[in-house]
Amino acid sequence: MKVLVLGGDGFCGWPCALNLADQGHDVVIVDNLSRRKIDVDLGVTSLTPIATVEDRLGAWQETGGQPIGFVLLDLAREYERLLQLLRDEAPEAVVHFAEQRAAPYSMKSAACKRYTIDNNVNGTHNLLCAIVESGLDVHVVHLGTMGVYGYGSHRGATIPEGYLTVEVPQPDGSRFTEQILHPANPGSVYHMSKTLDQLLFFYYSKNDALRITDLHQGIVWGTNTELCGKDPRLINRFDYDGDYGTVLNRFLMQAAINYPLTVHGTGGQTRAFIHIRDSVKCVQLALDNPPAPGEKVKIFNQMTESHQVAHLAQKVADMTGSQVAYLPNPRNEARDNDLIVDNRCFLDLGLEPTTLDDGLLTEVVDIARRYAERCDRRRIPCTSAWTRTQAEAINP
Ligand code: NAD
Ligand code: USQ
Repeated sequence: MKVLVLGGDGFCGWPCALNLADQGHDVVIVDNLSRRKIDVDLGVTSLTPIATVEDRLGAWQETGGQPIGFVLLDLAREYERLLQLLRDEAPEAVVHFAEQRAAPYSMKSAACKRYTIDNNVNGTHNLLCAIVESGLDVHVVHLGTMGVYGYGSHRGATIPEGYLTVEVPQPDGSRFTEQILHPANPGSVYHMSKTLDQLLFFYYSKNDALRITDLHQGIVWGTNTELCGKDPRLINRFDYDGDYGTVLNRFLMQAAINYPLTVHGTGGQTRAFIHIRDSVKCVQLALDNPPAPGEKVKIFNQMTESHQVAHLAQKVADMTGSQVAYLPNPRNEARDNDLIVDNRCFLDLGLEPTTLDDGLLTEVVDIARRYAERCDRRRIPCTSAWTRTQAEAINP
């Protein structure tokens, strides 16, 4: 099938594009390379040396991969080109990774907040609007986030896959039950952009019968999939800096260079995780199981396990002999939270989760050790504060 992979040059999108091409799909990556530009603006680089898009795609073909197309296009700003691309390519599916995805970056400044909303919400809306205007029947698979549900107390309740069944009391004392989108409780401007995406999906599914799957993904850890390991030029990106690095990969990199592991606050925050290999498999499963015409938005919780941040730090410290540093939290977030997640949809479709085993953790530490000289230790601290209160706490 013909698949457009929007944001296919990024951390999750690149291994996904390779996998889909390997599965025999006709893949076109669409990306404006904004992530690479943000690296330049921030003065950081991926810990792993990532090749240019041209070199990546050339290397993929040299290793026997089916050709992958590339279109340089800004989803949020180039509506007419996007529409024409859809008409020209007539894809059966579009996988949408093309958003500004870092919570700390989204909270850095007013400009970053505005960019994140403009880019993410316009991009998603342009895609949905262009599909309607094209008249094509395209299955949209969007990478959303577990963070739409929020990390407050769920009072021990299991987080459902997108929809909550509620009982609504009537004036006459009777009640009716209804399925509603789980209430949104974003913890950053980035996460808020994903909750806005959800409403766009709800509307376009209802009004235009678009077929949409929204994947509420947890924090992705790991670096390469098997296909990324086929050639050094296929290596995936590895973000470690205070804005884009995510918690577990940061801890693994910090352990590799003997930097005390940077736990925010008490480390009581519990989050959902998924390995990059499973993330890639989930997208494939979602593409293979599209919603039927007229079906409401399919929502899957794309995570395999939950962990507390302090527990993760201790696990990495025990494995590597690292120190753990408990730092003032730059984020305005709950000190601790419960997180029980229903992820049966993917398990029922056959996902066999890759769990946090020590072998895999070591594999990531090894990658980090190999490229340790590329790390700029000055870029490790998280300096993006959610409010003035947090700014004063991290810079007393
Ligand atoms: P990334 O920043 O590495 O990749 C995003 C890609 O999209 C980049 O290549 C970027 O250049 C491109 N892009 C951004 N805006 C664009 C635009 N307007 N037009 C065209 N291309 C654009 O991020 P990632 O980690 O690969 O995340 C991909 C998606 O998965 C995001 O939507 C993110 O919210 C979601 N997600 C990521 C994680 C994670 O832990 N990395 C977890 C949950 C969900
Ligand atoms: N944290 C630390 N130390 C660090 C970095 C982070 O203690 O050095 C803490 C944070 O304070 C937070 C938790 O770890 O409590 C997770 O932070 P993160 O940066 O790993 O993850 P987050 O900001 O939530 O964002 C990442 C991705 C985002 C995705 C989200 C999935 O960048 O694209 O949507 O994970 S989820 O967390 O499930 O919402």
